[in-house]
Amino acid sequence: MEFEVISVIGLGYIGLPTAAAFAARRKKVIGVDVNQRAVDTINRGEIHIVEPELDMLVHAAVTQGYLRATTTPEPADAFLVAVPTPFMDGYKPDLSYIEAASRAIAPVLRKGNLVVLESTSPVGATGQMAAWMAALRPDLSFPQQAGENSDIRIAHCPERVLPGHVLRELVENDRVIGGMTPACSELARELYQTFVRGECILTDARTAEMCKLTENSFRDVNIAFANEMSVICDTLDINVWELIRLANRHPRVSILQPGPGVGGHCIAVDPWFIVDSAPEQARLIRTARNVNDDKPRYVVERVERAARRFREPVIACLGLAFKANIDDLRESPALGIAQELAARFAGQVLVVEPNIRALPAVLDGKVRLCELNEALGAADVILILVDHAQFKRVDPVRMQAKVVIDTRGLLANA
Ligand code: SAJ
Repeated sequence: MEFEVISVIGLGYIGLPTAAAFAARRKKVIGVDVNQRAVDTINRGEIHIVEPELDMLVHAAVTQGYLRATTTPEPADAFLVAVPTPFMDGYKPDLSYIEAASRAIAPVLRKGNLVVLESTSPVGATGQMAAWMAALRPDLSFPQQAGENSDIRIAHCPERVLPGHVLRELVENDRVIGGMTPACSELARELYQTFVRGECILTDARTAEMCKLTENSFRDVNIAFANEMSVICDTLDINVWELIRLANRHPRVSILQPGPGVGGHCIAVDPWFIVDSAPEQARLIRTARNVNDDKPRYVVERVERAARRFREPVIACLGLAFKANIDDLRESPALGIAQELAARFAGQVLVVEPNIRALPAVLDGKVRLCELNEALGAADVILILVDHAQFKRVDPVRMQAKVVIDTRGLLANA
């Protein structure tokens, strides 16, 4: 089948780059988002998120007429759903955005359409999406009813791109494609091969759902191991960065890096979907989450202990983003730590974050956003929270007379 018109539902960190990638291959793309401001921004050829090179790609796609954004779905050959899947209280997955997207596209579905769920989802979500659409369109048949003869094809194809490298990884990464039937998988593979140069590997929808959750849980568990080692090493007065470097000389050992905690909207979320599906069995995965979630508290305590020797300590927090060289503060442990320190050391906390121009609301009026040089000069305690490139270039001599708490091993790994 020839896909001429592709609709992407949800124009965020995944949907917008994906829409732009299809448009770059001269496909007509209709982007749909509930956020009118995002839609207007995109239709002006601009972007509302930060991702290297995306602005140029979207600008070209819009001005050449391949990409258009709207708030209401229109008929298309294929629909890609890339909406958020956060969790609710008790770490229960919240599928309300998928449900809303399903209800929004159901009225415009036509026989022969393909619908792909890209959002990271708990096992069973793709089938649930199909059920929501089927309930609204009794005139069409879906894979759960008609198998290989269905009018509508449904698949799950989780995104796997790394923020900051999205455009390259979208094209180069292998894709796992899980259809509700083999024909659904085949059709989805055809769609992705429009721009994916990596391999497209076919499986069923439930395995594809679990695959994505497993990838991020693997990383979370391994980061938890590194974080636990760092706490143990503090107790035993061993340099954890040197230790990990040495251990990683073993040909079958590859320990990740400790940090102030795990942030972002994926790795700190997805493992909970596995825990929710199999609470009795997912013991290690749950513990890893707790270990990583506890790390910010541990960092704050270390700062408090270090600050005791000063009467009115000035504390400089280097970095607020959830990882290096991005501006994304969502679910950032650094942000949480800065907030906690601001509450405990009112008026004494400086923050350096080269990738933002204004403080987020939670810190506004509570800390001062300042230049790196000023903070290094004024601080008694320097707390390194993110290993941004700008921080790596600091001459270590400038920190010599200060108390430095380096949660990222910036100095030790220099
Ligand atoms: N972190 C550490 N130590 C490490 C590596 C990471 O503390 O050794 C921290 C980071 O500082 C950050 C958090 O973990 O706070 C997550 O960062 P990340 O770079 O590991 O991952 P994300 O959240 O930016 O993107 C992940 C990726 N998943 C994997 O690498 C398995 C990406 O490929 C996924 O597409 C993305 O989640 C997603 O959307 O699910």
